[in-house]
Amino acid sequence: MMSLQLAGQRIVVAGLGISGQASIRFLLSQQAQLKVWDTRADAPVPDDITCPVVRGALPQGYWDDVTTLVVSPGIDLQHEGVQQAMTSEVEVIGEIELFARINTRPCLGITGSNGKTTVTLLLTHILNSCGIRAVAAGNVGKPALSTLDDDVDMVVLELSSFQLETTSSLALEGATLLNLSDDHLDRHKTMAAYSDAKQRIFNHATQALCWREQQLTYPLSLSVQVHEFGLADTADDFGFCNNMITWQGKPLLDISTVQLVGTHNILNIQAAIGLAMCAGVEASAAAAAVATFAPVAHRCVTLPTSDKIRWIDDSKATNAGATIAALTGLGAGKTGRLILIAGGDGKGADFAVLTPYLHQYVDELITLGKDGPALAALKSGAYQVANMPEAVEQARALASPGDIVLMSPACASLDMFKNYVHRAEVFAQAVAGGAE
Ligand code: UMA
Ligand code: ADP
Repeated sequence: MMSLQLAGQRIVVAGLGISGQASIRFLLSQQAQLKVWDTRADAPVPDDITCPVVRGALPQGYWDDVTTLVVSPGIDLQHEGVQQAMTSEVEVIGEIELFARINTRPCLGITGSNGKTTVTLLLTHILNSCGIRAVAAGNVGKPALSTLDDDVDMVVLELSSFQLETTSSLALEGATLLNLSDDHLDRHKTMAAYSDAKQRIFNHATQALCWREQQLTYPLSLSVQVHEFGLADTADDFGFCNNMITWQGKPLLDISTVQLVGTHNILNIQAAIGLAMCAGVEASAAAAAVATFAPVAHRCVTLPTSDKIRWIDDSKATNAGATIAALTGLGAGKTGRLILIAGGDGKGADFAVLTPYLHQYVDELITLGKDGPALAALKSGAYQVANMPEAVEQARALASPGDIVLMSPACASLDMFKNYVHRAEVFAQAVAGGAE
């Protein structure tokens, strides 16, 4: 661990969630002079957090003498209290930046609108299979600071735009911005601002993995060595030909041997192999490890049922880009009908991008949630329902053996559920015939 002069520093941690608690515990261990603030009046305070905690509105002069604010990713930087800190010349950073200033182990980083968790877990699996002890952290769930005591050779960081926004000195051996589509516009307001936040992943990266079909995934800085991935049949870097992922024109991996399905996962696999190569793994060894990676739950996973209808849980499709990937992957080869259940909180996105896919691949559309009506407006004859069990009932009434029922909401779940996992559980229970 690098030594940072934190003892006696006057620091505020904002947010008492997973990442805030990791920051608090770390800073207390470093004898920082800590205060904690959560904007929610009813936020629970864990017993071991003994420093002063303010919940709700801030008292006058709160930022006087404070040098640094460690703000949680769920708190909008436009929040009045955060803006007050900035005006008071308090340095505003996040938990990932704190980690970056302390950490001495090599790191790899993954961002993008979709595929982050899949690539993060696949890459971690590849590294561990190839003898590099690695841990996955960041947006995937384990705070980066919680890895400081882990006995590992590398840290694989999943990074959200909210985390990158407050990160400036993270050095990465390899970084990828997988893809960029409308998401989190309720916070970032414009695609340009969202893209700028994502670009920060390349600030101190040595090598980058970029998607040939989207210029926005390339680093603006010329000092980063670029490698490309994509579905083209090419001799440059990663390509795709005759069901094989290729590397520099040579066959590397037969995708019929892997458990991940869908075109988007070919890109995810290429990016993960490329990042493993940034860590020094041979391309062939990395490719060989992909076969033993099991798909991640709630991402286009078929539920076990006996009714000959293929019920698919894609609850993690929280933006239109993810739903388009699912529709393209499943729709192209379908033999029966495809019934889509979608809707929830669209986070300010424009759903019009879905229209051609709804027409090409979707036979019946069932919508629910806050932005259900906006989705229903895109396809005539759409069914609007009040909740997930009703959506499943409607789908059951419409489906015949051989059909697909895809729950891929294109929306966040928080208007109706605790989170996307809860949404998936309610879906699975309803499919199994259970009560909510
Ligand atoms: N809070 C406020 N004011 C607000 C919002 C939140 O005070 O306006 C407080 C809440 O009362 C709560 C705390 O902040 O006490 C929660 O903090 P948080 O929302 O930043 O969440 P954490 O529990 O710290 O989890 C965060 C990430 N959460 C978000 O980015 C919203 C987790 O990603 C991440 O796994 C974790 O750090 C560890 O790195 C979750 C996520 O939903 C999975 N990410 C988004 C996504 O994937 O789309 C970006
Ligand atoms: P993230 O962590 O970025 O949300 P996940 O791996 O959890 O990504 O996948 C989220 C959703 O996006 C799932 O519905 C999944 O099927 C879809 N998805 C995964 N990879 C891609 C990709 N490369 N392009 C588009 N959609 C993708």
